[in-house]
Amino acid sequence: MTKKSMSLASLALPVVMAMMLLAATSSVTANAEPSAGTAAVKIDNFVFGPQTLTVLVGTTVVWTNSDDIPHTSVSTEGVFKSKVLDTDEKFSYTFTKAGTYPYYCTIHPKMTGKIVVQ
Ligand SMILES: [Cu+2]
Repeated sequence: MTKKSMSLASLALPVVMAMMLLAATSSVTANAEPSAGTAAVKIDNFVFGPQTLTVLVGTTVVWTNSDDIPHTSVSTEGVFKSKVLDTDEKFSYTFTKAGTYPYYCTIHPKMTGKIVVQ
């Protein structure tokens, strides 16, 4: 590494860190409105995890496909329906009513899960 590129790198790092800090601060401000928050379901190895997820009314559940093949998350009762999720794609749905919401993967119908909203 030359002397010049080293000094450029040492200048760039604090700038990048400052930008990341700024981005983090502004996203906190944007999410300031009250909510029951978010909960995560991870799809991996043909399994929804956790299989049964219990959340409060108003919670947004985010499904993330961490598998290397496509999956869907579709409510058995037609309440919500994701598109086909490729690897690392997400689907989210906000539950506004208490109840039990079974769902499955339409590509692999033996993959099932349940959201319990209290
Ligand atoms: Cu699937």
